[in-house]
Amino acid sequence: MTPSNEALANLLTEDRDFPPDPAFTEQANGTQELFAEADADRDAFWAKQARERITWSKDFDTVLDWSNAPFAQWFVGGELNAAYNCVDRHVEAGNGDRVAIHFVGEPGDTRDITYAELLTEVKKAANVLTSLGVNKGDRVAIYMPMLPETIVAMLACARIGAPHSVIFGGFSSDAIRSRVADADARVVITADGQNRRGKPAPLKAAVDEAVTGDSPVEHVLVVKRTGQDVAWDDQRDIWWDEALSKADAEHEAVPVDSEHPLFILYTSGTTGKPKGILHTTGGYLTQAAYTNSVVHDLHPESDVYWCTADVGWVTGHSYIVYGPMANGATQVMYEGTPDTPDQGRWWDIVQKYKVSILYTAPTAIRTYMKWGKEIPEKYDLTSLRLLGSVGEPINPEAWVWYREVIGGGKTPVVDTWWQTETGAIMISALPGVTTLKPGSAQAAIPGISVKVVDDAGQPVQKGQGGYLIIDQPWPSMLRGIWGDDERYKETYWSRWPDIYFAGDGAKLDDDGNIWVLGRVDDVMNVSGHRLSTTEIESSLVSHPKVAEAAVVGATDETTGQAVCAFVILRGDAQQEDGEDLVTELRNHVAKQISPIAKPRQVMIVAELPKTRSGKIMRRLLRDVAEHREVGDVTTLADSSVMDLIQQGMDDDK
Ligand code: 6R9
Repeated sequence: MTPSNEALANLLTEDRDFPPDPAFTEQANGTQELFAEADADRDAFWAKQARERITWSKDFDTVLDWSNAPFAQWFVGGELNAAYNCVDRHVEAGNGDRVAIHFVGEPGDTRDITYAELLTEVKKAANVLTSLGVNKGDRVAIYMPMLPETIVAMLACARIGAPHSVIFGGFSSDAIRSRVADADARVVITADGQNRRGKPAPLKAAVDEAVTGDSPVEHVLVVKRTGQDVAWDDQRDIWWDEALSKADAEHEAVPVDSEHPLFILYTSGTTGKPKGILHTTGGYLTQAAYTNSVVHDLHPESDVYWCTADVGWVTGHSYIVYGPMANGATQVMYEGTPDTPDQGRWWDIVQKYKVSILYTAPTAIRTYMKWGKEIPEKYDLTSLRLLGSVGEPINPEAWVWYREVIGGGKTPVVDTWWQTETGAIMISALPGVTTLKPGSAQAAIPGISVKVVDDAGQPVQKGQGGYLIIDQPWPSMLRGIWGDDERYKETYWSRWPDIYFAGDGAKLDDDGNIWVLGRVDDVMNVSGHRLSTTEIESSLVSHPKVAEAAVVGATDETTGQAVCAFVILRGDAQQEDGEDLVTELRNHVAKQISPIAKPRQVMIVAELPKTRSGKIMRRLLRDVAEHREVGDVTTLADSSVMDLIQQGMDDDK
C-alpha cells in the first residue's frame, strides 16, 4: 500500500531544525565534498574508500561487476582478511596498547582489553577452531551473550575464512536448531550462562537441546561466564578457556577473496522460515568502516565509542565488531540490562568511561523518557559529542529529548536508516555537514542512491510519499539468501527491474528530506484514508505525558480499520486518572493530525512487546486489538509482556 498523498499532507509537519555547529564541522570526517566526489564517479569513489580504509593483501582490479545482477561482486580480484584489518594492522601500526574493549559486566566486573591482547586471543581461538576441523568456508554458529569472547569468536572465524552465523542469545532452542541446520554448522560457540537483571540465566541448555539427535554439530565450545552447573557431553563439549590456554599464540590470517562469505545473519521474513542474509568480505568491510567514520564521526585516537546493540543483531556486527574495529576504535561493551542495578546504569557507564559517541535505538531513548530526565541528569554526560539512532523511526519528540537531555542541547543526533540486508548505513545526516531535522533520516549518504517511488516505480515529487528503494548497487549489499537464490530475487528485486525494494514506506518533504514511515504493512486504512502508524505514534509521543506509543489498525465493521493505540506514560503521569487521560490523548491526536486519526481505543500499558533488537511487534498488538489468540511470541525479548497486556484488556472489559 502506498501511503496516499492526502494523508501525507498532514504528516510530520516538523519545523525545528538544527544547523551544524562550526566547531563540529571543523573536525568532522564527513564533508560536503564527499557528495560531489561520489556523484562525479561512484565506482572511483568506492574504490578510493576501499583502498584508503582497508588493507588488501592483493589489490582488486575491478570495482564492481554487476553483469549478473542482482548478484553483485565488489572489488573483484582483491584479497584481504577481515580479522587482520580489525586487529593485526593496528598492532603493527604501533597501537597495540590502545584499549579495544572496555568491558562492563552486569554484576560490576570490568575488563580492559587492548588491541595487542585481543590479537593474541583471536589467534589462539583461530587455532582452536582449526584443530576442531573447521576449514575455510565451513560455517560456525555463535550463540553468545555480550562478552568480549563473542567478538573474539567472530574475528577468529573471519581469520580462518569460516563464515559465522551469530544467533541472538534470546532465541529458543528451536531457532538454534533450524539456523544450525540451514547453515550446516559443525561447531557452535556458546557460554554456560549470562547475567540478566541481577541473576545468572542459562544459555548452554538451549544449545544442548538444539544439537541432540539429527544435527550437523560435532563440537560445542563453551565460554565460562556465570560458573553455573551445565550438562556436559565429553565427546562434544569443550571449555573455551581450557582449549585457548593450550593453543598456539601464533597464527597467520588467511587471505580470502573479496567476495568470500564473511557471515550469515538470519532475519525474519514476513512469512515462513527466517532468511539467512549473506554478506561477503571486501565490500561489507569497506562500507562498515566508511560509515562508522563519516556518520559516527569516529576519531579512533580520541573517542570512546559505545554502540548499545546486541552483537546478535546486524547493528552489533557492523557497528560493534567490523566497522569500529576496522577503524581501531576504543569502545565500551556492556553485558546487561539498562536498569540493573538501577535505571542510571547506562549514564554511570558514560560518565565513568567518558563515552563520546553513543549509538542506540529509539526504544531505549523512549524508555529513558519514561523513567524521567532526573535520572540522566544525575550524571556528568558532557563527554558526549555525537548521538546516533537506529532500528525504527525516531519520533521528533524523542529526538529532541535525546539531544537536550542526553546531548546537553549541543550534540548532533544522526538518525541512521539501514537493514540487515544493506549491511551498513544507507540514509543519515552527515554530522557537521547536514542541517538536522528531528524525526527525518534525511538523505542518502555519499556513494549511495535511494529514491522514494510510486507504484509504477517512478520517483515521487517533494511533499509526496511512496516506497523506499535503492537503485544503484552498494558495496555492503547482501549477496543473497543462504541457499535460496530464487527467494533473494523474489523478495527484493521482483517488484521493479534492477531496483531493490526495502519494504519500507517513506515520504519526501519539501526540502527533499526522507521520512521513513516504517514497513509498508504498517499503514492503516481508516474509512478510506491511509494513515501511517508512525505518524500517530509520533503525535502521541509529542504529548508531555506519553513516553512511548504503538499504534495498530484493527478490523472495524464500519471504518474498515480503526486506530488502536497502546501507550506507556512518563514517570510523573503514571498516577493520573486513566479515563480523563485517555480522552485527552484521543483529542490530542485529533487536533494534531485530523479527527480521522483519532484512536478508537487508547490502552495504557506498562510495557510493549518488542523484539530483542527493539522493534515493536505490532502484529501481536493487532491480535490483542482484534481479540484473537496471540500469535507466535518466540522472538520477543520478554514473552511475559503479552500476558500483562492481555490481562489489562480483560480487566477493561
Ligand atoms: C539496522 C536494522 C531493518 C528495518 C528497516 C526499517 C527499520 C531501521 C530505521 C528504521 C526508520 C530508521 N529501520 N532503521 N526505520 N528509521 N532510522 O534495524 O536492521 O533489524 O534488519 O531492520 O528497521 O523498517 O527496514 P534490521
